[in-house]
Order: sequence, then C-alpha cells, then structure tokens
Amino acid sequence: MINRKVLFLIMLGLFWITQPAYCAYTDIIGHDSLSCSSLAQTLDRLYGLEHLTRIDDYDTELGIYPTDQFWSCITGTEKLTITVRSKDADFTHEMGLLPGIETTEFQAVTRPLSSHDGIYRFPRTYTFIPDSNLNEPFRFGLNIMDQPGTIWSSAPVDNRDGIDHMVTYQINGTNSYVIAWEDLSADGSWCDFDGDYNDLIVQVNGAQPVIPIPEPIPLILFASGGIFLFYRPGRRAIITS
Ligand SMILES: [Ca+2]
Ligand SMILES: [Ca+2]
Ligand SMILES: [Ca+2]
Repeated sequence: MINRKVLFLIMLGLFWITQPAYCAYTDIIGHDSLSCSSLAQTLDRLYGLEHLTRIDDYDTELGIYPTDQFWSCITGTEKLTITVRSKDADFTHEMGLLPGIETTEFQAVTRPLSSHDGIYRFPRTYTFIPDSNLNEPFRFGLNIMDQPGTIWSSAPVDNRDGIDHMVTYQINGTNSYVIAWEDLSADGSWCDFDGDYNDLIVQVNGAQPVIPIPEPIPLILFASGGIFLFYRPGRRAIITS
C-alpha cells in the first residue's frame, strides 16, 4: 500500500515530466564594466525591460513554435527596416538577410557599422524593399567585415561554430522586434567568445518569426510508395506565427 506522501511525490514527478519543454533560450552572459553595458542594461535603457518579451531561440518540439531562426516579411508591408540602436563591439558589422532557409548568399541591408558607440544618440534606419516573394522565409545575417568569410546566421545550424549568435525580443503589443547579436566566434579561431550578445542591437519592423515546415507531399507518392525516393527534407514552406 503506497502511503499518501509517496503518492503525492509520484504525482508531482509525473506532472513535472509531462510538462511541455517546447522552447529554449540561448544563454546570455551579462557583464558589467566601466566601458560596456550588459544586454539587459542596454535594453532597459532603450525600451524598458517590462515592455519586451523574449522570443524562443529553439523549438524542442521541432516545428511547432516559431523561433527567431527564420523570418518572413509581414504580409501587406512594403518594406523591411532595420534601425541600429546600439553597438558594443570593435569589429565592423554589416547586417542583412540570407534569403531562403539554406542559401549562403548574403544581402546587406545596413551600411558598414564601424564605431563602438554604445547606444546611438541618433539611431540610423536602413530600408530593404522585398521582391515579390513576400512569403518566402529568410534568415537574418551579420557580416563580420574584419573576419572575411564570417557571416553569422540567425539559424545556428548555418554557423561554423554551431552556436546561436542572435537573440530576439518582441516589443509588447507591436509587430516590432529587437535583435541582439553576438559577433565573436565560439570555435576559438579568433578572440575569446564572451556571449554577451550586446555587440549590435537593432530594431526590425516589417518582418516576423515563422516556422519552416516540410512542403506537403503529394498523396500519390504515399500511394506509390515513392516518398522514399522523392522526399527532399531541405525543401520547405512556411506558416506564419
Ligand atoms: Ca536565437
Ligand atoms: Ca560579444
Ligand atoms: Ca560586446
């Protein structure tokens, strides 16, 4: 006969185990110094932390919840804007897009950002006019111009060090997002990785996180058993959040 206390603990354990673990956040390393502010400090000064909601970085349920890895332009918007709000890094950055979900082609949206200014007194806004493929997914990218060939993607799988270089917050009650980049590599190839994610902070308008999902597979392929011959996991469509 199980006593009530043991039964309670078993029930508590089952409850904990069955809780959905569908989202995960990338760790941000805060640091304080006389010359640099942590990401939290900078966001608090710019927006007030109570006005921001973190967007998931990973979806452990695989394709159910939107994360900040893939984006699309919001239907009906004619342009995407990137407004540079803060820069706490010495490297020169260029932010832009990586069209689709797999290409390595980089389209710069900002001009090269070279100064280490902290919060910009006069935020600069850069505009990208999307083509007709408004609903096509894309990734954001950060070109580290001092390290030729290094373009970090919002999708960690693209990055040669395999880590997430971008965290995102939604400004509550709006379709605006605040994106914060980590510019240092975690593979030890240059400099020491610090994980402070305050190196470039921008506000994005006109785009939203989306979920890439496999394209529908024609029923005829199921019927013929041909799915195993023709299914290509790299081709995907999207749904919006
Ligand atoms: Ca992320
Ligand atoms: Ca950093
Ligand atoms: Ca930094």
